[in-house]
Amino acid sequence: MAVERTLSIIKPDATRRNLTGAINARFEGSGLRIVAQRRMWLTDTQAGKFYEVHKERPFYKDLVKFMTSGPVVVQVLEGENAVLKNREVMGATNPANAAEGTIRKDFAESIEANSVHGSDSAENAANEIAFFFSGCEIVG
Ligand code: IDP
Ligand code: MG
Repeated sequence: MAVERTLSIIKPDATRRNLTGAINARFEGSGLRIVAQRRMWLTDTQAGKFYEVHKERPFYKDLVKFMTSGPVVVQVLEGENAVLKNREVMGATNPANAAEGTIRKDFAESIEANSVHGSDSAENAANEIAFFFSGCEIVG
């Protein structure tokens, strides 16, 4: 199996409820290593660009508003099959459909305020990591 990296974001609903440590414990408990991490408050431009792929979707404007409503924690997670592993640890987009024991099942407030973002492919992971981090900020 391949060691991969994936981009994770702890979303404003989770930072507001002081869940950064609890969520990071889920990542580390699953074998994912946090090799870069920064707390920041996204601008409209940054959030809009990050979610550009969804700009035709009806929820895009609300999503950008939500993602700029408070601080986020952007992170790079590293491990065996990190992209898929993180998606498993996160759970389904809609917490109503998320499996028991997943972050979204346990912490998400709604389909929008669902506590975490995770890249959905190795290709997107590379682009999303480069969006937030330079090479020397990632310490494996
Ligand atoms: P993902 O985060 O599980 O990959 P995506 O379909 O990529 O889900 O959607 C990106 C984000 O947009 C979701 O995490 C969620 O915050 C928001 N979102 C997705 N679908 C809906 C919806 O139907 N209503 C409101 N917000 C949504
Ligand atoms: Mg997605």
